[in-house]
Amino acid sequence: MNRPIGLSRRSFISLSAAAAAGCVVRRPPLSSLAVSLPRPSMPPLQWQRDELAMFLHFGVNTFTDREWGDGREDPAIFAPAHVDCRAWARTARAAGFRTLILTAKHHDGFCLWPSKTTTHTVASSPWRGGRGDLVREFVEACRAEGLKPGLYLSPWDRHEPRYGDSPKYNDFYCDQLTELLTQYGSIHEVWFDGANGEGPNGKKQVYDWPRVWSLVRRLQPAAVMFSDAGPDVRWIGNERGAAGDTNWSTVDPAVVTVPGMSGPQVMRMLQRGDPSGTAWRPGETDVSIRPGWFHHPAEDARVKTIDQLVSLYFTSVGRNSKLLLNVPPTRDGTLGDIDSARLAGMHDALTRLFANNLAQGRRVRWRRTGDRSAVAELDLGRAGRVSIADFGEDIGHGQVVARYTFEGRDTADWQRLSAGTTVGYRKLDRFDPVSVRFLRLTIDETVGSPREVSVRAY
Ligand code: FUL
Repeated sequence: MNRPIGLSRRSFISLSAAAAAGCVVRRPPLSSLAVSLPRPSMPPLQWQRDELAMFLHFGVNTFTDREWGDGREDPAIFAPAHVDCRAWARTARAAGFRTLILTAKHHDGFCLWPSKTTTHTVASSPWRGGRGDLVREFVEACRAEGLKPGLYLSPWDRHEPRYGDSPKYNDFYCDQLTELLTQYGSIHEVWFDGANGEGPNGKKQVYDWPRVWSLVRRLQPAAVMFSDAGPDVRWIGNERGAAGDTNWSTVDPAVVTVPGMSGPQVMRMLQRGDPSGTAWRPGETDVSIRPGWFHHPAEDARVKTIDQLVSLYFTSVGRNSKLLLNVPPTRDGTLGDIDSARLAGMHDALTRLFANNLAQGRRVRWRRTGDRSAVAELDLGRAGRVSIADFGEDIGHGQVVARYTFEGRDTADWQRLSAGTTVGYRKLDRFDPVSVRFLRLTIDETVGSPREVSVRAY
């Protein structure tokens, strides 16, 4: 969805501007200004500002009613009668999504494009008489609707006999990637899953990640690569749709070096990041609108409700992450009516929640209170009911806020509305509605010098 309109970036009152206006009581020592923080390059920055991406799990599992195919599926079962990627893209766009990511190949090894690397593809299926290319239809539909296409290519391949024969499979995998990244124009996100089981021969594969990542970088320099270990954006550590309440976009790259690692330290790094991390690697929160990743008719009654979807927005985008919501096409090749209605409902609900920013156009008066702290006050002009706080750092310059407190008052004393740790791109706090005229955001602690934070209140 569009970032709700509130205080524009231009209406930030920077601490230096506040200093010029005589509001600063203490200047930071030069050393603290010299701290150089990791910051995002343009692709990950725009990636995060897009906020919402849609995942589409589609393939032979859609027809076998399974979550993980074993690679022995007959391509003849892939026969969706009404695939209309343009309709997927329209539904996604109307609900505020900016990127769509398709499972070009899942763990079963069946390719949704006519790859020359294997016969286990749509070319061996009855769909479009064996002349179809779902990846092509998908990317063209995305572009026609002004959306960015992304592709998921499962490293784990339960069909390919070369899987587990490490150098040979690595060549095969890189050949598949090369097809996907050279034949379909620009691909916005390349998604590497962490699942790594045995192949058809019982062997496990040792992937050549440096080779894979450098291949993507060479073929599609503007693409954002996702995996547990990035290198650009990281998995958030669960599939429940919850980023860490503390969530740094920086990580220590030595902790999660390849996809598929486990252990408490790894999970902690994925969930929360690391304030002293040297790599900018924001978290992506992937979760399905249904219990499974693929469409199963028996789960029609368990599609997430509008309230649940709105909560997911708060626990992902509202915790400095990006939401990648899976909406799997049916056996027919369409997005189910229930799922589509819930998406529209989620969009309407979010639009309503963020319709009236009481801080819009109000002057934020910043005062620096220490080398690592600052306080901002706002007068809303008149009392209004507030139940959502919406903060944002200008992450183009890195992420600094480590602890904050948000208070409000009408005529009486200040009352605490919310408190938290990280802010990052966006932090959303919900609390019981309260009538306030004045708001105060105290930045209790930062890494590096405190900087401007946008404040919106709904
Ligand atoms: C997991 C896979 O095993 C699931 O099937 C799904 O694709 C999910 C997004 O990633 O690791």
